Amino acid sequence: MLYKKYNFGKITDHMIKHSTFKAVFAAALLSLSFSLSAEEVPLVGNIYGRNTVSLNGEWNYIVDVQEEGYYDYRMNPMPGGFFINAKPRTPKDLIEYDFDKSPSMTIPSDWNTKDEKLFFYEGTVWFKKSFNFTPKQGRRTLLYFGAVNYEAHVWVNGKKAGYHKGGFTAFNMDVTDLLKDGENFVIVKVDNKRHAEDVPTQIFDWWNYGGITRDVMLVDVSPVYVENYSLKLDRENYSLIHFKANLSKAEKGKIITLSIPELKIEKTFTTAEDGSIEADLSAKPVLWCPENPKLYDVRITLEGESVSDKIGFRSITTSGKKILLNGKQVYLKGISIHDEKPYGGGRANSPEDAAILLGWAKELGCNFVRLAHYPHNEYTVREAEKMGIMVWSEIPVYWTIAWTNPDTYENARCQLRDMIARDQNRANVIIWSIANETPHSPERDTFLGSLATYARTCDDSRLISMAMEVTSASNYHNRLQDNMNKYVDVISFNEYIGWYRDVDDAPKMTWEVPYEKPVIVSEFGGGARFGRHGSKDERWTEEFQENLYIQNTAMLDKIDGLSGTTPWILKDFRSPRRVLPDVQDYYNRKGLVSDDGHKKKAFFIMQKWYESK
Ligand code: GCB
Repeated sequence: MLYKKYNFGKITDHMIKHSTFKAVFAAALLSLSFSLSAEEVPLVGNIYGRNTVSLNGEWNYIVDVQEEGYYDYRMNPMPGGFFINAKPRTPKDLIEYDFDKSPSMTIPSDWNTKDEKLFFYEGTVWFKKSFNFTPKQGRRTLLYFGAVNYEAHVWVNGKKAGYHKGGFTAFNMDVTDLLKDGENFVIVKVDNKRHAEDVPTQIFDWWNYGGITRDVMLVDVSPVYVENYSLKLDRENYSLIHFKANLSKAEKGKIITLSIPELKIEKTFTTAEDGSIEADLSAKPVLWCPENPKLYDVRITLEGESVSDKIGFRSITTSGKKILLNGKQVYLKGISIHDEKPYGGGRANSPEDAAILLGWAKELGCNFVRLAHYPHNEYTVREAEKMGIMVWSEIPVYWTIAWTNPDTYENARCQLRDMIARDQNRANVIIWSIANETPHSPERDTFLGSLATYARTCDDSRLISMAMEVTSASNYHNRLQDNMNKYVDVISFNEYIGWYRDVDDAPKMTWEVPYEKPVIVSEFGGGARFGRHGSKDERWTEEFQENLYIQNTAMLDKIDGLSGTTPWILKDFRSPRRVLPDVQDYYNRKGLVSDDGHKKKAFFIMQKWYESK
């Protein structure tokens, strides 16, 4: 979420008395006396197709448990916080921090697995990176972050550049006026404390990895640039492509050229009053599908400056209880995944991580992955697209959200907007999911109903879903009932028969989904420690999990309209809620693959079932 203004708070006598404050006061006033400011701007589409310089690499960091780098001893924000990167000017000066003498961490990463003292840490860490920069006449520079968990305050050369909330969405700000010729520095205050009104809220079953977890870049753009664009195949007419683009400013009469050489498209368009264009193009693209994940080279040019992309064309619709890809019924052979490195935990953040995780999914027989429970890193989505794997992408509206808080809604809406803005051209993304396992109430219905409606206004070319729960079951009959049924295209629900519920009872279960819509079982599964063996009745053994999968898959075959499955989960993942010694050790053990990459017996049950689909 981008906020326009930063409140520096009042400078009080107490601050003046405070020694650290005194030493940096002059420098702070100096930094405030410039009227230069950064402009927070909407997310640029297709960051990897832009002209960028990476700021990844070593960043110095300071762990700030009590946020003394930000608040004074009366808890007022200080004008001269750590962000001014003060240095003593005379030997007498008292400055009680020094970024350059502090340890460094490789960015992108999470601090929990980079510094063992920070394994459980939830709080503030300051990061600083110095870099050389040569301003270019008539150009603008954006500072882009792939993700910072959870809250980020950003300064460039001591001046505020922006603020962002939400740990899994990308954001950028125009920092042109804050940069100078020569050495520059960027400082980010990252805070991953959990709060009841946040999205996600205070409790969630995954590790709250803190830090600058995805790529950081400077982006070189012209004063007016193509901010974002979309190319989408018509849902019904596969010879029609809808093209939209918008400029960073509402400028009329600018010429945008679209070129897709393989489709013999080379066309120019003139922007309307609001700086946008919208056009329909005739073409006969080879359609993207798992068997042939065809992507076309695309170039969009404005006044000599191009953005390059690779885009696939496909249609995803439903008909009754069927999901149709390019008009043909498809069964979504899926698996749920967390955005965690394949080996040992930590946030995933590279094409290599994505290739391993998705490689396991492929081996399992998948054509689909549920990227739970928040937008994953962009490499994963792009890698999946190349591999022919369809994607369900989700925002972290998870469990007990503060449904009546307007700020919470706004936060969720912005995360949804930015998830879509980043991935709207990925042919493999077929489902936007707006929530997971939320408790029923009128307030929740209002919140989620508005989110679903909003998602459709952002993108009408994909399906909307959410992971629901079965709330009524008697005599082994499970009936799904959820007021959200009318808002979604696909009815998805999580069931844990054999783990949280009804061990051994899967064969007796019957299911009723009373809506004329396709059904995805978005979660089922159970835990096992790799290498632990015993009878199928002994929890945590591979045999117990194997049997659970045998029973569940047989049961699933009886669900009317079942169009997909994403068992929970590909790989064991870190969670602070999973404390059982020798078994969990802070890992959720429901993975089909262990945290060190070994396949458990249940993997092969699922693999066999998918072979039969
Ligand atoms: C669920 C949640 C998922 C948990 C899983 C579990 O229903 O959606 O986030 O990790 O159950 O293992 O309990």
